[in-house]
Amino acid sequence: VRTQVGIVGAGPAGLLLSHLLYRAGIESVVIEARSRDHVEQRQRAGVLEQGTVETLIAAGVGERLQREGMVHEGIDFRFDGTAHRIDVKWLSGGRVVTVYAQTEIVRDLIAARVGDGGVILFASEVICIDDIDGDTPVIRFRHDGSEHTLACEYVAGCDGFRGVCRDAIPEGVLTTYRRDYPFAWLGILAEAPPGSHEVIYAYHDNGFALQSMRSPRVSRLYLQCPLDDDAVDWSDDRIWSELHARLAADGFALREGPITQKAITGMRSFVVEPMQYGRMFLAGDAAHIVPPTGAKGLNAAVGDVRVLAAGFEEFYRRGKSDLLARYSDIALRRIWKVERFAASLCTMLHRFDGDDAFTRRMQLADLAMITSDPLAGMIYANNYAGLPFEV
Ligand code: RFL
Ligand code: PHB
Repeated sequence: VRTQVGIVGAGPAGLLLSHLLYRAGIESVVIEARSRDHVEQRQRAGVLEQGTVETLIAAGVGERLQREGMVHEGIDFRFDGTAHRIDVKWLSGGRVVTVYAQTEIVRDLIAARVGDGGVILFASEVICIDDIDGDTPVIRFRHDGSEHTLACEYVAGCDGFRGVCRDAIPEGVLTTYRRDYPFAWLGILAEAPPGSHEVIYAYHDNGFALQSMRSPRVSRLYLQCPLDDDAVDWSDDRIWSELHARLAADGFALREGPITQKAITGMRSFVVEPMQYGRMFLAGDAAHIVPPTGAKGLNAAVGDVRVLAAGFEEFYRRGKSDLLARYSDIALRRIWKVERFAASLCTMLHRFDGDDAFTRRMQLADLAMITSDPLAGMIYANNYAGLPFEV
């Protein structure tokens, strides 16, 4: 089997890339380790930047997103037991974010690819990629117990943080930048209406808490917890009691309901440079990770894919490889700003073991600046609603 662009991974990055290439008349095959069901069920991101929404609509996959997505014009920071709303729309010059689950985007993109006759090989685990610095890289994968190969002109490594594409790049080429945080998030889904329209970011002495949503009837909530905690140690009662304590504010009533999912996720900041080598391009979590505090991971993946798809289009339509050659430079300029935003929010909002009273006061002063000084608020709102795309 042969194709023009072999794509490893059917997460948002790989699926959107395949869809954009199809619209530009470029062939691709997506190879995904997990089943379609698994990929469509996996609970992850929820907050979409305005530019992500516009990208999906322009690509013809925004119909359900426009119908079901929940538009948010502000967010709510909680500290000192008080709610402080930031008017993101006003401070960012009219831009908003939309709450629409990553699982829904993945479903929409898979339906579009399948509807257009696209090839997504599910339950096919890529083992290695040969010859990425030759003319015809070969992707080796396992399906139903036997080994197969896909020869391609280019490979897009969209296989997430734990994928294999990054490791196919020869040693010594990549420089890694990383910071691991000494805590985790316990994330839950609950069949309960969110207690407030806004997404809530709460700073509390017991640790950070976040209230988001998946629909008017389903809440998505997170609690900072120790890195080595196990989700089974968190009974429903313990979860609700911590959420009540950390999210408390005048006039706010957290709504309880059956908890349908619990999972713990560690947090890190991570970037590799460059994001390309030979005929391999890395996009999304395969190249960079942000702590989830800024809600940026999926949005960052979309930013990469815009540049990469435009690069392939310029190459296959007009025979110019200029944009492809500059892919990593262009993508990284935006990524480092996104990394800065996510790391600074993470540091401002969490409780770190051994924090002294001075550090806690500094965090509170940062929060006071963002929520009361319009200039600080504008910088925050511009980042939250999404930085501009170069391509
Ligand atoms: P994905 O989604 O991880 O997809 C990679 C795909 O590659 C497959 N794969 C392989 N396939 C074949 N062979 C192999 N050897 C393979 N190895 C891996 C995997 O099965 C998978 O299907 O990466 P992608 O496409 O780059 O997308 C990135 C986003 O998923 C991620 O950044 C976000 O979910 C991060 N994130 C958030 N981002 C936001 O923009 N807004 C948010 O509100 C937000 N909240 C979150 C988040 C991530 C979270 N977790 C669980 C890490 C909240 C949480 C709790
Ligand atoms: C979510 O809705 O899952 C979500 C919202 C905001 C974040 C992270 C995750 O910062």
